Formats: sequence, C-alpha cells, structure tokens
Amino acid sequence: MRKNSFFPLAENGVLSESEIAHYHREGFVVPRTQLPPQRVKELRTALDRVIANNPETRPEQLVSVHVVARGEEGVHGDDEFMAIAADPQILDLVEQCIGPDIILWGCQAFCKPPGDGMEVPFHQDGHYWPIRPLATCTVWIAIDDSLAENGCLRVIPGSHREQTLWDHSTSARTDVVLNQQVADERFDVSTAFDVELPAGSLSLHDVYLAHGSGPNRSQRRRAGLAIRYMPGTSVFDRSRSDDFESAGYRVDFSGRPLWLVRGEDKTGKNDFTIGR
Ligand SMILES: O=C(O)CCC(=O)C(=O)O
Repeated sequence: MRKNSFFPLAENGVLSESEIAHYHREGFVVPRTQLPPQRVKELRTALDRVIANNPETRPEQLVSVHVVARGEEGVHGDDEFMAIAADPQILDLVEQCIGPDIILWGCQAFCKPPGDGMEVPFHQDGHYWPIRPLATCTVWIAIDDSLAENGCLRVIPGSHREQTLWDHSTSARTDVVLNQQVADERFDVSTAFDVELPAGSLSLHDVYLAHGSGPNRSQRRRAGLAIRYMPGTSVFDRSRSDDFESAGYRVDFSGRPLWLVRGEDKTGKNDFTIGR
C-alpha cells in the first residue's frame, strides 16, 4: 500500500507540480492530502442517513446523493454531500486539473457492504455521459478504508492518453453496479493499479481513464464518494440525454441539476435552473 505523509486539507489543499504531472500522465492522482477525521465522520454519518432513507436502493447505486429532494433518479440525498462537493479546498484540487471554471454535475456514493458488495466492471465513464467536449475530473473520497481486500478502486494507468472512448459491451449480469464494461483490445487487466486509500484520503481521475473495482467479499464495508466536475468550456447536453439504465438503477441526465461552483460557464449554454 502506498505510504504517504498526509496533511489535513485545511493546511495543504493544493497539488504539487509532480502530482499535477502524474494526473496528466497517468490519468489519476492520489494527492498527499486528506480530510480531517471530523469531516470523515460527518460524511460517514450522512451516508448512514442516506442508506437508511433509501432502503429500496442498493448502497452502491446512490446516485445524486448531493440532492436532497427525491427527483427522477429516486434517491433522497443529503446536504452534507453538497457541502463537500462545493468545498473550496476540494475545488482547489480540481482547478489544478481542469482549470478555473468548474461545473458540478454529479455525485454518487458507492458503498459496498461487507460480504456482498458488488463489482464495478472496468469502464470509461465518458462512454455514456452527455458532455461535449467530453471532459470531467472525478474526485473519489474514501469514506471507509478502501483496500484491495474490500474492493478498492482499480485503474488502468495511462488508459486516458489517447483521449478516445474504447469499445464497451453491455452485460446481462445483475450482480454488478454497471451494465457497461470495456471490451477493447487495448484493455489489459494485468496492468491494473489498486488505488488503496485510508478513510479520508482521495484520488482524482480523468473521464477517459478505464477503471473499475472488485466485489467486496471481506467483512469490512467499503464506501466512497465520487464527485463529478466538468470545465466551464463543456456543455451538459440534455438534448442527447437518453435515460441510461444501468444494472437496475435509473440515471436521469435530462433532469440532472448543474451548479457553477467556481468561475464562469464559458460556453454560455449550460442551464443551471433545470432540476433545482
Ligand atoms: O467506487 C467504485 O468502486 C467505482 C467508482 C467509479 O466507477 C467511478 O467513480 O466512476
């Protein structure tokens, strides 16, 4: 497991030059920074609330958890997640990767219960996102320790470099979080890197990076929060937002709210009123 000296976000919320270079070269980075323990505790408490309030939803499929109102996507979220998604120190990290104009467009909790936590097949997120030009930086925050044994995030370093979408196939399996999976000759699972993170630490990854995670067969829960940000130079194009049905849960891009959390919408075409 990667050994780091972690710093509280409040003291060191910025990426070093080498961390920025790593993000661009490998498609992801684990910054030498982490959330204060109290903040992690608050996120864990909020997640427990959301799980209790959404008993009909698998905890790996808690989409739009930053939105309190139960919208078309059916999940009743929590303000704690909106607060972390708009946290200036998180945005400082994102700004260093995608620039000063930042639009928050998604936030999903992936919580894998002990014993039967579901696999996330390897995929590229951009495959089914209505964002043009396609661009997003995902901040993935470990709410619990996220280790190989309980199904941590796995990435294919450098798979984003050509900035192309690999072939995917649709799986009929019902024991997976997504029904999309990479089916491309460039994919080599033996090159996968386990992004092991102690609770409170985080990673950032590019929209073209192939990634996934294994099932959780351990006795320890594995919960993470994936917050999605696109640059203000991209449009969230709802006209192409056919509902995306993935392994039994609904993702409604047509009603998905957007927040301009920093800078400007350079395109002038994003609608910040829908879904709010
Ligand atoms: O949390 C996981 O295991 C998968 C996360 C993921 O697929 C994503 O952030 O896009």
